[in-house]
Formats: sequence, C-alpha cells, structure tokens
Amino acid sequence: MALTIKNLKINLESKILNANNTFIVAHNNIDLDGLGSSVGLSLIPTNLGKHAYIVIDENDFSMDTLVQRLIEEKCENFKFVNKDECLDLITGNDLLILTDVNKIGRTCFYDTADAFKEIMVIDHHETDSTSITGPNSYVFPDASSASEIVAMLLKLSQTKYDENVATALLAGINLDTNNYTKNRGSATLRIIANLMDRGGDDAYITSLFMGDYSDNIKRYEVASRENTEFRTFTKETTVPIEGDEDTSFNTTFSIAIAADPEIRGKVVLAQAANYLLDFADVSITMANISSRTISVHGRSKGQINIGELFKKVDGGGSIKSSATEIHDCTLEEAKQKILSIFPPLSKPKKFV
Ligand SMILES: [Mn+2]
Repeated sequence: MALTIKNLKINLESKILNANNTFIVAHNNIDLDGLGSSVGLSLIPTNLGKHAYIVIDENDFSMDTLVQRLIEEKCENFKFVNKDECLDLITGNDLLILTDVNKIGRTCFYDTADAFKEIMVIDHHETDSTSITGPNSYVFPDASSASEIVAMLLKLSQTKYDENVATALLAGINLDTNNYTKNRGSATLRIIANLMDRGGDDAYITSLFMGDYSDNIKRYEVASRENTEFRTFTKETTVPIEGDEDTSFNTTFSIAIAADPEIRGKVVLAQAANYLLDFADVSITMANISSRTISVHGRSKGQINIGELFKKVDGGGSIKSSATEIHDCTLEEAKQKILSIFPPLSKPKKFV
C-alpha cells in the first residue's frame, strides 16, 4: 500500500477497531510535537468508541516544562498514564502507536514491546537500521512534524476537535518549524491556517515559550555562586589483569552541591542539577518545596552510581539520575545527610 495519509487512516482505523485499547507513546523526554500529535491521535479511537491512553513515563521532575504547562492548561481532559499503569491496562489485544519517533528503543517500551499485539508508527524523522519498518510504519520525512501528519489525518477523517486540541497541534508544528520558519512546505502552511481557523492560539504558544525563560533562569538562581560548593572524593578503580594480580588506582571525582534557601519547584531543581553536571562528575541540588519537605536531586556523568547512593537516603533513580525527599530538618542538616552518603569529601570550595 502506498504511503499516503489516506492509507494511514484506513489501516489505523481498522487496527483500532480490532484492538481492545489503543496506547499512544512519543519519544522519551516528550516535546511539544510528541504531545500535540499524541493528543490529536487519541481522538481517533475515542471517536470510534474505543479507549485511548497517552503514555508519558517521566516523573514529574524530569518533564519538559513547556509540555507540563500545555498539559495542565490545555489537555486536562485526556487520559495520561505512566508505563506501569499502561502495563496494568494491557489485555493482550492492544495497539501501540508510536508518534514523533520510529524506534522502540527511544520510547519507554524499549523492553516491553512484546506486550502489544500491534505496533504502528506515525513519524516525520528519517529512518535507519534501528527503525520500525514495514506495512504499519508511516514515516513522512517531508512533513514538518508529527503534529502536521496528525492534523491532516484528523482533517481527512473529519474528526471534530476543539480549540485546545488545535492549539496543542499548532504548538507541535510551531516547535518543529521554529515558529513556522523552517522545514515547512505548502501543505504545512495550509494545515497551520486550518488549525488557526479552528481556534489554534498562536499567541498562547508564543507566551508558552516566553514563560520558559522565567523557568529556565531559575536554574541559575538555584545554582548560584552563593548556594553552590564544590568538593572532591577519591575512589579506587580495580583493573583485572588476566593471569596476573589485579592492579588498582585512585581516581578523584568532583561533586557540586547547591543548597538553595528559597522555596523551589522540583522541575527547577532538576534543571539546576542538570546544569551543574557540566562542571562536576556528580551534581546535587536541594531546596525546600514546602515548609517541612526538602527535595533533593542528584545527577552523575555515569562513573558514580547516583541512584545506588540515594538508596541510603530513601531515594531512587538510575545510575545518572536520582531524587529523594527529606522531611522535618533544616537545609543544612539535609545537606550534611546527603554529603555523608559519599566517600570522605575534601573541604568545600566556593566561587563567591
Ligand atoms: Mn517532531
């Protein structure tokens, strides 16, 4: 079958009707195009009397702030689930749609693709050897964005949608075309006009990007010179040598820790930890998120397993990223508690 929106519509509708549930997932670290196209796509199963779920498996401190705001302000009525909730809902006869991505490895289902009976791909990125290909893969590299493809699909299927969905789709196109200036063909421009006719709010999208400035700048406030100190610690690395005695050497690692006396949000603390990791092997940020709770975020370049270390303070995470909360103590006490999970540390160095 030729790769056209019409064929996509026919194939998609029959797959949806044959499945119990439809799950929609974008790439990890979902962006506005992933969100806009997911929201638009979810209308198709709903219109066919089927359940549709959008899977976003990010914890609340790592999600793109623009995506978070668009979800809160425009997409509240959609069914969002995380990966675990999705796996609980699976019946054995379900459809997974990848949007804005064509590789299962770039989604949260990298290890659980087998749970779905059918997988479809709707995307605009070029494919390579690790992409999902075949008759259920609809990749249109000439489209500006996944949102453009989905807007065309909704138009073709005469699906009705409100101004919030139009805005979400427009936001996806806006992001991927750099405010409608690059990668857009005449088809893109027609879809942009159509979405604006349907109430797509470009002024809102522009304000979304402006608001990102305020969120972004806060990371530098958290990681200010006043709040941040650097320390080092050493760790032994053992090198096994075949048929000989192992040899070892000590490596010195740096850690940057920022303790901010202001009340902060988790997103900002996570962004500040990411920022500080440019300057150290491990970064920690912390601040009160309420009067009695301190939120702590850790990042590592990978040589130090930060998730493992955070287990000692009731936290969790992975080798490179972790978080925990500490209750009913001062910021300084919380800081000492976090520093104590590391090997003996050097004296602090500040750059005030
Ligand atoms: Mn995209």
